[in-house]
Amino acid sequence: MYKILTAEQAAEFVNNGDAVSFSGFTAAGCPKAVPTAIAKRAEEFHSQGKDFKIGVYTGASSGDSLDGSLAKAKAILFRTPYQSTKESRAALNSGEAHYFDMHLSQLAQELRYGFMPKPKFCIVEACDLTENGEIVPTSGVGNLPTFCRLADYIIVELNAAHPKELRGMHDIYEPKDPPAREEIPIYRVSDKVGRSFVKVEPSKILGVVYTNLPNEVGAFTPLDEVTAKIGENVSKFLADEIRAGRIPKSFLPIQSGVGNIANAVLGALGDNPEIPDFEMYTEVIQDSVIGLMKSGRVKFASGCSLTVSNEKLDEVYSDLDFFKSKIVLRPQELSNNPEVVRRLGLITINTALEADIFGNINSTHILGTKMMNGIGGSGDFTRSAYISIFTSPSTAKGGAISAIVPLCSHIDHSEHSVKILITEHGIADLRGKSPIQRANEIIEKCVAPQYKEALRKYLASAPLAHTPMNIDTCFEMHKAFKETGDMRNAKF
Ligand code: 0RQ
Repeated sequence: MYKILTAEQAAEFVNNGDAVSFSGFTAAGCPKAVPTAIAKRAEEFHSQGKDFKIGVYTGASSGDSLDGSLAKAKAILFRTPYQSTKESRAALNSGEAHYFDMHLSQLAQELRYGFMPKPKFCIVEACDLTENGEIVPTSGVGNLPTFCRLADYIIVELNAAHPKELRGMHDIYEPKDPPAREEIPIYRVSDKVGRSFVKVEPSKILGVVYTNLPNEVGAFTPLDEVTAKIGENVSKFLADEIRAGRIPKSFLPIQSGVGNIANAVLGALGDNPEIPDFEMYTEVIQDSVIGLMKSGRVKFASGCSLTVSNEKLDEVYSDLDFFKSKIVLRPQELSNNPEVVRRLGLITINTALEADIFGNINSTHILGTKMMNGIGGSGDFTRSAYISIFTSPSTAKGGAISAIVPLCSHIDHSEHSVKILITEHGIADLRGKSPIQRANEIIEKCVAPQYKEALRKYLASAPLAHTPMNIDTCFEMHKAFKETGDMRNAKF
């Protein structure tokens, strides 16, 4: 009964200046054919000298067909809440697109509150669609329920690469808005509180585009010595905490961020016999979790997406009954919800680009100005964690950059929220320590040997105060990198 459309026909509904929302979270669950066709439409308009840019709402990052193709076509007017493709990064750092980098759990409610323009369209990737308007998402949910409810029109990409039998893996729930907000009744990681589909008014569906397209999740790079050592240090820290009685023997749910380090950390937790079998309450379920589920090390995972390579996704789909009993995919308003994070007592593990000696964290801005990806869910989790951990290699760019500096060039997570910092060199425990104690702990435990002396000298040069800071030299390492290409040339 729904109209069958080609991707090009679907794209023709979208016009210059429209706000368009897309399903999915990371490249998982994102539509592919329609955004690519919208990008083509933009290029045609541009070749005729006409304007064509759209506002883009997603769950988190997306794939090459979405952010990649729209950015390449110079078709992005504004973008929120997160991105990570080379093309979109270039667009927003050149001022061509406006980017609003925000906590991922908050986008749905802020759209409902009317803080940003309501999406006119929602483009959805689904594995099933019924005549009464039940949409079953694929491997990522993102903000789908809110996008569908707020959008005037919905276009569904029905992707045969995902089996209809995924129905039952999702938990779709939208909280009420204040002053009517109630508790979210998730008391255990595996509790389900909503429906297994998004219900929409069928008359809003403009049509269905049939596709058979694989996910665009990138492969992970193999472990190197540094990431393996960071993983080992995290698992050693957690094993020591259990032994000391600061983490219950039954353990607590784990949240783990994106990227290669996060993937390595999970592998290391799985390998450590002192870490009990564990559950995850996280946003992205990555490759390593699938193997750990099969071996019984991960008992259950709640997330917003299965951000796994296609090889791993095939493993999941070929044993769906097993994985449906172990995985639930929820909207990010739930997977990242601070109320639930605090209640369940999450151990959160995220990656820093840069940390300072006092424990502030920069997750987003290269040398203070260039946006890398965005804050993502790291703030949703860090601020409400039982124990918040940040990991980072101690150096970048072959040692020319120290990830630990006198003062972060941009701050996403403040010293008040960050409890533990871990590099390949060691573990800095910041709990219950004053700024000076934290600085000594971080310098001695986490900083690379070639930068230790410089940071000791900096700290000694700063006038004594609660938080000693030398305003003349606190960015000396950044300046040295800018001027000479190497922070080791900084003089204190
Ligand atoms: O650059 O690729 O040119 O070599 O930054 O660094 O070490 O590969 O780090 O891929 O693990 O990502 C923080 C970006 C880390 C990610 C960040 C350079 C370095 C390299 C990347 P090259 P790595 P990863 C939930 C959690 C925020 C969102 C978040 C992230 C590149 O983890 O986006 O936590 N986090 N979400 O050389 C200059 C420094 C640098 C530096 C590294 N100090 N200065 N350049 N680099 N340190 C998930 C979601 O929200 C979806």
